[in-house]
Amino acid sequence: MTPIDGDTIVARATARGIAAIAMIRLSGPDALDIAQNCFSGTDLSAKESHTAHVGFMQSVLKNDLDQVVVTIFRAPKTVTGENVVEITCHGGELVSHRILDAIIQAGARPAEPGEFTQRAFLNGKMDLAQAEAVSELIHSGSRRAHTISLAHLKGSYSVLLHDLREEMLDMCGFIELELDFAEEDVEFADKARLSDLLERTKALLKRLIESYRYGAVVRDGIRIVLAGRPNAGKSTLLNALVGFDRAIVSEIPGTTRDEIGEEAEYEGIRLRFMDTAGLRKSGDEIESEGVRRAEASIRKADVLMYVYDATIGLEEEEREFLDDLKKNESDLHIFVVRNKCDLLDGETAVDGEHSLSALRAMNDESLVIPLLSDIVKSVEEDDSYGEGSYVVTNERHRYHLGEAYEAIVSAMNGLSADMTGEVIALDLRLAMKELGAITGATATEEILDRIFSRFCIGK
Ligand SMILES: Nc1nc2c(ncn2[C@@H]2O[C@H](COP(=O)(O)OP(=O)(O)OP(=O)(O)O)[C@@H](O)[C@H]2O)c(=O)[nH]1
Ligand SMILES: [Mg+2]
Repeated sequence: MTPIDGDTIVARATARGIAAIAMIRLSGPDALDIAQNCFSGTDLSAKESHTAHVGFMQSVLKNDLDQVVVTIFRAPKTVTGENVVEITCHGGELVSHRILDAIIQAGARPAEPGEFTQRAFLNGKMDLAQAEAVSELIHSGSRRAHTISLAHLKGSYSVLLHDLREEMLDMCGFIELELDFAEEDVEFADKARLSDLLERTKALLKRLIESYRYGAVVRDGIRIVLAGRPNAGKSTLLNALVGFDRAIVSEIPGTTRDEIGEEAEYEGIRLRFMDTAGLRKSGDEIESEGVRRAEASIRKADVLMYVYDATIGLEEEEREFLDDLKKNESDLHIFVVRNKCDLLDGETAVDGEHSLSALRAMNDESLVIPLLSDIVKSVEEDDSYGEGSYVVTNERHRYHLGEAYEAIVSAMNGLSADMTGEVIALDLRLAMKELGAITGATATEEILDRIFSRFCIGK
């Protein structure tokens, strides 16, 4: 594991740009001394941990730069486990830049991306899954993504994996102990107990792996493509769904050509709509390109909203198109929207389709709620992924869970084939290694560097 350099790092923790205040953070053994060198206020070395002090920050030439609040945190009870100093100055580019400069001249090194979090991890302040949750939390783009990353940050998922590893470790010790006594003809370790552990572990891993599908939806949102014949009302529906006039609507078929993306949030999930060119064969080169793009988008989508004009009906060719998609794109959820129902004589409905009027929905968003809630339900699949349950949102975690699952299955096969304890213990150790890679217990230096380098500077 990377040994902590003895150096002290510094970075601006707040975003660039004009704001009321900015915060610059130092971490490392010399954080207090370095801050003191640039600080004209009180003698920080005489002050207790977790105290704040007002004074002026100064350049190397002892010119005042800004009036600031310096908060000191002494190791080890700090966010990184090292001495930490937070300098809160006035916002704006220049002030924070010049203070940062002064601190660097006084001996601190500019932090690498994610280096504060990396130090917190190396000093045992959080495990790897929690460190990754910090990044997830910062980037969360919807209410549910926020809830889940917060749960990961609190560490419940880490505790779950940690407890599982501990139990497997116990079991390994037990089996391997039996191995040592093999010659003395001691019975093979409690088979029932081992079998129970393997069954439970397998079920848990399966559940976690399956949650990733939903996790990815929570993280990235649902990609919803609106497609259909020209003039079906796709752009009108898009505008109704996002609540403003995003796309141009006209009675001329072939209005939309370039794809138009817009986002909305429903029940805490990010919905990423894509309005497309109406599907038809066209002699117009630009329109044909639009149609080609629409078809490509459908293949990348989670959900297809296929819109048709109820006064015209769904044509045979369209039915075939949808049947083909159902056959070939098994992951795609298809919703057929029967639009312009306001033009029909009397309300009618068609089973398995959503009958509505996009035109009316422009002024009454409640009309699209049943459609939205069906879409969200279709990707959730399992309502049990509520608050407090474990949802895997990280691709790296999903990979290691998959490898651990394979190892457990192999151990189960070994057990039923009466393999020696040695062979089964090998599989168990492999599964443990994979689970450890998630929390960081067995992650290599290279992996750690790769993960932390994706963080932003100052985090
Ligand atoms: N009466 C009625 N008219 C609608 C409805 N939805 C759309 N329209 C009208 O139908 C016409 C076409 O609507 P658009 O939303 O531009 O259709 P589109 O599917 O995006 O068409 P293209 O971009 O050409 O593929 C416009 O004149 C809309 O006002 C509806 O629910 N009821
Ligand atoms: Mg359109």
